[in-house]
Amino acid sequence: MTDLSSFPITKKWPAQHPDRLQLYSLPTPNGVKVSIMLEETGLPYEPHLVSFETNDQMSPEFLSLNPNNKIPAVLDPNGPGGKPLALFESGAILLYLAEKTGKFIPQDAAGRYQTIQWVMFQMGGIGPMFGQLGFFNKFAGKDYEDKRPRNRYVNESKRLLGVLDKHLADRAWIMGDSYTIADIATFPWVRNLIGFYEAGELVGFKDFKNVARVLEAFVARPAVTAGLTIPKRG
Ligand SMILES: N[C@@H](CCC(=O)N[C@@H](CS)C(=O)NCC(=O)O)C(=O)O
Repeated sequence: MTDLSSFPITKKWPAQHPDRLQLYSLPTPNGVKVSIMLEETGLPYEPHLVSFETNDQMSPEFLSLNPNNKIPAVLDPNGPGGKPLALFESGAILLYLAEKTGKFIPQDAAGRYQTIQWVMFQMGGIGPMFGQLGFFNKFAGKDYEDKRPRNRYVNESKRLLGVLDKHLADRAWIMGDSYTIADIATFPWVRNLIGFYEAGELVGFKDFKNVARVLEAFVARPAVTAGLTIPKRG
């Protein structure tokens, strides 16, 4: 029987199935990347809700696994060398799971690096820029009188959507015919931008027809539908 009791995070979120990968998350655009990937791979896992309403991400137990106080984070009892592995940062977790299962990442070196390149494009560009746009369009920043910060993120988000749209013009998925972790990283953020952040009109989303087409294919996948609501909100 696997013993995860030396990990303080299991004191707040006890593992009912310590032999399964433990997911600490909330269904946000970064959180669902990992739940979607886990649903896609079929790896057995146990989800735990990290509630922002009760500031769970700031608890000492959560910080013991991710000192950066952000979801998602995982604890895999069966990591490299058969030892437990704790990981945070959604991009690193996606890569780890792709390599662990041999799924959703090309096996050839060039394809692998190009997939990583698009994951980095999401992690360094789409995520932070769309996130700031959400802040200035929907949350506290919307009341700021000075609209220059908002406009900066609108313009940068449009530019990034343009790059993605052009790339997708003759491709079914970011890496062509293969659905990969680059899609799993990217499309939850596109969905969130035009959904929860209500910024579709602001960024002129109707002009990005290729992005819209791939988003539609993405959300039609059963694993995506399932992953979007995991962990269940309390
Ligand atoms: N680069 C990180 C970003 C994670 C992130 O920003 N998570 C947000 C939710 S989408 C969060 O946990 N926010 C809580 C907080 O900032 O206290 C990743 O991709 O994992």
